[in-house]
Amino acid sequence: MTFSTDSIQNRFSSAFGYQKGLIDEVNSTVNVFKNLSVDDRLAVLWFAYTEMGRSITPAAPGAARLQLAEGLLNQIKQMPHQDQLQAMRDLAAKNENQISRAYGILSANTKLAFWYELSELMVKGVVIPMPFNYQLSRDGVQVLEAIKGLDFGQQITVLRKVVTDMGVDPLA
Ligand code: 45D
Repeated sequence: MTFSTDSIQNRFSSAFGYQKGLIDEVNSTVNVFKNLSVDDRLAVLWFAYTEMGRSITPAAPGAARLQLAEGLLNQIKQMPHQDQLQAMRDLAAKNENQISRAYGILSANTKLAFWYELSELMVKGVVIPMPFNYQLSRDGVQVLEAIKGLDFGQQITVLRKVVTDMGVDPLA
């Protein structure tokens, strides 16, 4: 058997090409997400949750992690449904208010755990539910399909990027 530097190089570069393809896929998905309307961003998160729900649960947003977001979650739980919706829209739109600032200091994983908990609260009827007839835009459908096509690790990377870009960092 002969090994030429050529074939080794090829193997390296195609492995690299594969890796690079995945990174491109993650970044372009995140970019399309950021250009969605505020409502579509919330809707895509919701549909991602309903698609991923079963795979997220075992990796489960630890109770410990949620303690850091507990004050925020309690505050939202006590609001009327329309105010809950406004609070989530403000987070997605990065509007400045007390809730977005409190959110802004959470770590990336705690932000994920926070959204996960909100979706669980939506299922329980504590937080305003998705309208059953919500029409996602074409870009929204595209982002959702792209997320579905990623493996779990990449899905989490996309979601982390998306939720860290919400709220307001009070120290920035
Ligand atoms: O009326 O800690 C609209 C791991 C229209 C492990 C609406 C992890 C108008 C470490 C705006 C649509 C990394 C695995 C209404 C954690 C209208 C760790 C409402 C990962 C009512 C945490 C829309 C965790 C609404 C992961 C209210 C992967 C939409 C967590 C709300 C993933 C949508 C969490 C919400 C996900 C979506 C949460 C709340 C995907 C939440 C999604």
